[in-house]
Amino acid sequence: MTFFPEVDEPIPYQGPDSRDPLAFRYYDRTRKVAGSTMERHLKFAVAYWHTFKGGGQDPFGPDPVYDRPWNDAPTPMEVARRTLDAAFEFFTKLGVPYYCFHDRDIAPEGDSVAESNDYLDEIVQRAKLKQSETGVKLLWGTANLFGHPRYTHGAATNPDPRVFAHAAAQVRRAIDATIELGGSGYVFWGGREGYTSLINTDMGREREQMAAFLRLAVDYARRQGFQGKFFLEPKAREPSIHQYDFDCGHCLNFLREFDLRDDFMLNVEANHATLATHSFEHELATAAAAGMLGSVDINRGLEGVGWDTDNFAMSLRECVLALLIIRGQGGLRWGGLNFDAKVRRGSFDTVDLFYAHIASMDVFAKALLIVERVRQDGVLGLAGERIRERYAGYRRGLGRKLMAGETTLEELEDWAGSLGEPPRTSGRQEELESILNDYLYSTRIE
Ligand code: XLS
Ligand code: NI
Ligand code: NI
Repeated sequence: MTFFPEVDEPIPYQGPDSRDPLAFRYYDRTRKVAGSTMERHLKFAVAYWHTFKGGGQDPFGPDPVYDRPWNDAPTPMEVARRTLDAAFEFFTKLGVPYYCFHDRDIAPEGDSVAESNDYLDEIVQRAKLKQSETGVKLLWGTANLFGHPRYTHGAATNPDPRVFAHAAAQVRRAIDATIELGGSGYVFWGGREGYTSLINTDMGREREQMAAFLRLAVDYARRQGFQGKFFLEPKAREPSIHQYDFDCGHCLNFLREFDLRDDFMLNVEANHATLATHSFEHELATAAAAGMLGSVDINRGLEGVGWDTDNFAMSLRECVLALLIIRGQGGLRWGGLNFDAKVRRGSFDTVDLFYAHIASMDVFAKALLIVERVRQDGVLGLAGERIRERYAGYRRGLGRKLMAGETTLEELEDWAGSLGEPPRTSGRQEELESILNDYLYSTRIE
């Protein structure tokens, strides 16, 4: 049985002049860029939840509108089995190396903890078989600790420890599934780990509960031999009004405060940066500067909209700025680029899933080629000469001494006095914007 009859073979690479929406113009899986393949640089992962479980619902239209033939089955488990078949058909036809899931995306919740575990086990074994047949791998796994009504007041941060225990049960099995399927990461996105009002909330205690939860998960996973990384995924709001994982800065502080930095890195999502009124590159740079950029959710938000719209990334400029940072830190060893994006409500055909992923993969592939050119030319970006020159004073003389902690305020005062007023130097922002535009719009990339 085929779920995607509109695509009968893997999407081909046809080069920049192709106008076929079911072909790649830039993404050429095996093409070498700086000694590694495009596939290895970009490490694309399809998000199971949006792509196979999403129905296009919104608060004013709670019924699904997408045509998804794999949902036509008599029982929730039969739906799960068909969805898995559809998913692997999609992965292989699209030609992506990875996927990501929540426990409840791949298998339904049962009437008891034991039944839920049985459902998950069966689907994990099926997925394992499919992975070995196709070569598609799990990038990271996670548990859905926000959808079920019991999590209304939070999972780990719930005032009731019985809910904490249910969340722990889920995480245990989701970690097992991740290990069984060879994932190199495990994500915590705290959808309901936050609060609505301080009138009924002990914020200090809730943060400690969350730290205790993460510590338990790490201890369990390491006892099972998990050697991957945990990722905290910051998000400012939605569904909680105030989320404890507001942005990268908050998360880094949390990990430091509770001594979790050795086991965790961050999973930075473009749309979540927007919700924190940051730019995507700001969040990436914050994580990277701390050596904590582990994985990326590459969707796109809309400025001025207060919720996650999870559009597919289509902006070349955003992708170039993102990849400059990712390439600058030598890539994503533990993570990859997970779409975490959904087609619009009006794009309800199954073929729209191909159009969306292909277009987004192509813009990242083109961005990768541009970034390679930029890096070779050595002008822009952190490793570029313009930024290097700007801070050159800190690599010699008193500048170097002060960074090494070998000076005092008194010595610096003497220095300032003897130097007189330093000459002002333009930041040349507009000139650099223009250079960036040349790379984006004028440089021929093939
Ligand atoms: C929701 C989050 C979610 C995480 C995984 O906004 O982005 O999809 O990536 O739980
Ligand atoms: Ni996400
Ligand atoms: Ni999101």
